Amino acid sequence: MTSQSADVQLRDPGLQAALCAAQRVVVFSGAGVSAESGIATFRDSLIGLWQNFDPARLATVAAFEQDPELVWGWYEWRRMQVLAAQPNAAHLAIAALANTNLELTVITQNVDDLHERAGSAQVLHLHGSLHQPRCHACGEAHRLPPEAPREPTGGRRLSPPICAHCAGMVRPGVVWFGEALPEHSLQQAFETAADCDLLLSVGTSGVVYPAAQVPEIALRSGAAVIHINPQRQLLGIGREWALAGPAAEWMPRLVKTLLSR
Ligand code: BV8
Ligand code: ZN
Repeated sequence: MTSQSADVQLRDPGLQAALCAAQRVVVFSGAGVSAESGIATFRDSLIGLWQNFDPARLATVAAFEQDPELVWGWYEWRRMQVLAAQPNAAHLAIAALANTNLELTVITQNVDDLHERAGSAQVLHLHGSLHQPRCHACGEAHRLPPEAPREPTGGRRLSPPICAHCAGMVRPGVVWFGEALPEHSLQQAFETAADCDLLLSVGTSGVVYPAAQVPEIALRSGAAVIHINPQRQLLGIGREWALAGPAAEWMPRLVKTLLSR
C-alpha cells in the first residue's frame, strides 16, 4: 500500500465523518491482526509440519478424541509460535485507543494473547485462548509449565498433560468447531456491536459463525464499519469501507486520525 493511496482512501468524506463522530468504538479482530507478528493465519496455519492437515478438521473434539497426541502437538506448536512472537504495530495502535475518551471494546476471534501483551485490557475472546488449557473430562483449569514443551519427537505428536484433579486428558482452552462459544462473551460482543457507532474489523475472513455476525450486527444497527484486510471484502449492508492492506500499516494511520480529532 503506498502512502499516497492510503491518504486518498482516508480522505473519503464519509469515512472522515465516521471517524470524527465515533464515541463508542469496537475493534473486532481475526488472525490477520497477528499475521505481521509471524503468527500464521488460521487458514494458512498449516505450514511446514502441518501441511497435510485441514485446520477445521484438527480443531474439533472428534480429532482430539481420535488422536490426542496429534492435536495437542499442533496446539503446542502454535502456542510456541505465540510465545516467540511480539505484538505488532496493529496490536499497539489498538491498545493506544484505550488511552482516549473513546468507549472501546476489543473483541477477538484469536486464541493468542498479543492484544493483551500490547496493553489492551479486558479483551473479549470469543474462541478461547491457547494459554488456558483445561481438563477434557472435568473442566479443571490446567497450568502449563512456563518453559517450552520438549520438542515433539516426530516434530508433530505430543502427549497431552494429565489432569491433577481427575487424571483425565488436558485439552487446549479453545472453542472447537461444533462447540458453543462462551455465552457471556458472545452476548456481550453482540450487545456492544449493536450499541457502537464505529466498528473496525481487522484481519478476518468473516467465515466463522456465530462470531462473524458481529460486524453484521453493527452495520444493521447503523454503525460505520471499516474492514482492514489485504483482501477487499464488503458485506454490502449500510455504511462500510474497505481499507485494502496490512493491519500493521493501516491501524496506526486510523488511530492517529482518531487521536488527532
Ligand atoms: C458453533 C479456535 C454451535 C480453535 C476457531 C452458523 C451459525 C453458527 C454456527 C455455524 C454456522 N454456520 C456454520 C457453523 C459451524 C461453524 C462455522 O462457522 N463453520 C465455518 C467454517 C463455516 N461454527 C462453529 O462450529 C462454532 N460453534 O456454531 O456451535 C453450538 C451451539 C450450541 C451448542 C453446541 C454447539 C465454533 C466456531 C469456532 C471455531 N474455532 N478457533 C483454533 O484456533 O484452533 S475458529 C478459527 O477461525 C480461528 O479462531 C479464527 O479466528 C477463525 C476465523 O478465521 P480468521 O480469524 O478470520 O482467520 P482466517 O485465516 O480465516 O482469515 C485471516 C484473514 O486475515 C484473511 O481475510 C486475510 O486476508 C487477512 N489477513 C492476512 N494478513 C493480514 C490480514 N489482514 C490484515 N493484515 C494482515 N497483515
Ligand atoms: Zn479433570
